[in-house]
Amino acid sequence: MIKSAYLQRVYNDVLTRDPNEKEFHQTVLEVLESLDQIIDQHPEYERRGIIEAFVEPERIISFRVPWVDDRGGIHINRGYRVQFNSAIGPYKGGLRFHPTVNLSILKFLGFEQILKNSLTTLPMGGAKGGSDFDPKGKSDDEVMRFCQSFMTELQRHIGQFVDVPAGDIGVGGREIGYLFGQYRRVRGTYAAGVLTGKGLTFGGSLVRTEATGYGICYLTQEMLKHMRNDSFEGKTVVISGSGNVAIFATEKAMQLGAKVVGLSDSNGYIHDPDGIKLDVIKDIKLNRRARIKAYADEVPGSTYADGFRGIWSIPCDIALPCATQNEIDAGTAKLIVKNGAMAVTEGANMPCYPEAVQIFQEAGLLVAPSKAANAGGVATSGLEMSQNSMRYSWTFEEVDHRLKDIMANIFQNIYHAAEECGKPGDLVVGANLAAFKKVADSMLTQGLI
Ligand code: NDP
Ligand code: 2IT
Repeated sequence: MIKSAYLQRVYNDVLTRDPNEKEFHQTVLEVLESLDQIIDQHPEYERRGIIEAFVEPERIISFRVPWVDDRGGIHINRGYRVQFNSAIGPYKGGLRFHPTVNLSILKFLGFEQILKNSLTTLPMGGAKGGSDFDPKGKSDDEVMRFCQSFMTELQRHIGQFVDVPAGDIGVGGREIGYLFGQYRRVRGTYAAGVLTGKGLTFGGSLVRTEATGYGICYLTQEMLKHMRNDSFEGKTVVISGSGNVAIFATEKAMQLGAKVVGLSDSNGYIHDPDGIKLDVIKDIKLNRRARIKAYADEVPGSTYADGFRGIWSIPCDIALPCATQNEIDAGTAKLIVKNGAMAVTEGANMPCYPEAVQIFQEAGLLVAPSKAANAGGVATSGLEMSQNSMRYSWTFEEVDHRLKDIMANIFQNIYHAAEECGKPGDLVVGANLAAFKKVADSMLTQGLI
């Protein structure tokens, strides 16, 4: 429910302009509800059209991506880049390759990215892009040809001072390598800072691969320490997904003393009451690109069940949804509460429906919103850009130390922003307000652009 007439009008316009973009509507509504807390203190936002501008992307690019499969068959996919907001720095945000990709999903992700990047304190605007291409079941050569075709078109719209893409679902080190190679070939220049998540031999940063998952645990650790005087030590953790984010969240949660007992992919989930064997999961997912079902075949005492939502039937103290948006609905949230969880940290972008967040908060669980919790990934991308500019690379310890500091600082910022607006403990509102202020101030100061 929005109280301010101005914010309600902006929201109505969003609904009317793009009636089918339900994921985008969802994130805009959440943010506008948070802004309701402070809008009366800022008449200049309405006077200068700041919120109207904030919900409208600066630029949306859509393009054709033709490619040839291994048998000579021709395919046409659709590529996109949503350059949402560059008030505080060049556009920055990942690329998603998944058959469900559409403008609503990329606008929601780009919108979240503006605020997330602001929280990192590094100078990065917000963007997101990708394609409805499905890398699953494709050969390495097919993925390479697709990436080359995608970059042949995208390259004219990006650059180290313009827009810096990175990975997201379906885009990891392999894809970034092919994309970077094509950028270099087409442009005839070695501009390392045009992409992040690069390989370590060509300008990538140590810790970038681990950063999102590690950062999720660092932020959770701060939240547990400051709000419950507690830690990961001895806790049972369930993590959805088994991609980049889920795997390195598992690694860090284990290092911090927790037992991770469940992981999933889009087909189903595994339960290992003795604790997931990380080396087995890494081998299945990172080396063999196989399905998670293989884990139960290889590890005695573990079980597999079909259906990815079932993972939340496993009781846990800490839930880390790290697969995709809207995986946790109201029914699932009630189950997680009933099973006795104390904290939920959103690892994926917007994995919980708003009703689920409300159920968690009303039941007294700690909730860390994704734009704060998973900001370690893009923050380390920012550190990669810094190293590229310096033509230098920091050690693993140096980058990890900076990542930890950034996550601790994000927690403090969002915690205090929630207190200041009269919603103590509500980190969802805290994150939106702390992040928005910097972007809005920058937009105001730079005039109508
Ligand atoms: P990956 O592609 O490495 O892994 C995605 C995982 O989620 C896989 O296990 C996949 O299963 C599962 N998944 C994807 N789509 C669905 C779906 N529709 N339903 C059920 N399961 C699904 O991606 P990442 O780990 O990089 O990303 C995970 C989440 O984290 C996303 O929300 C992403 O936006 C977010 N994120 C990623 C960052 C990064 O640095 N990579 C940074 C910040 C946020 P399957 O293999 O079966 O498809
Ligand atoms: O959602 C995200 O923050 C990412 N996919 C990472 C973006 C980046 O530019 O590192």
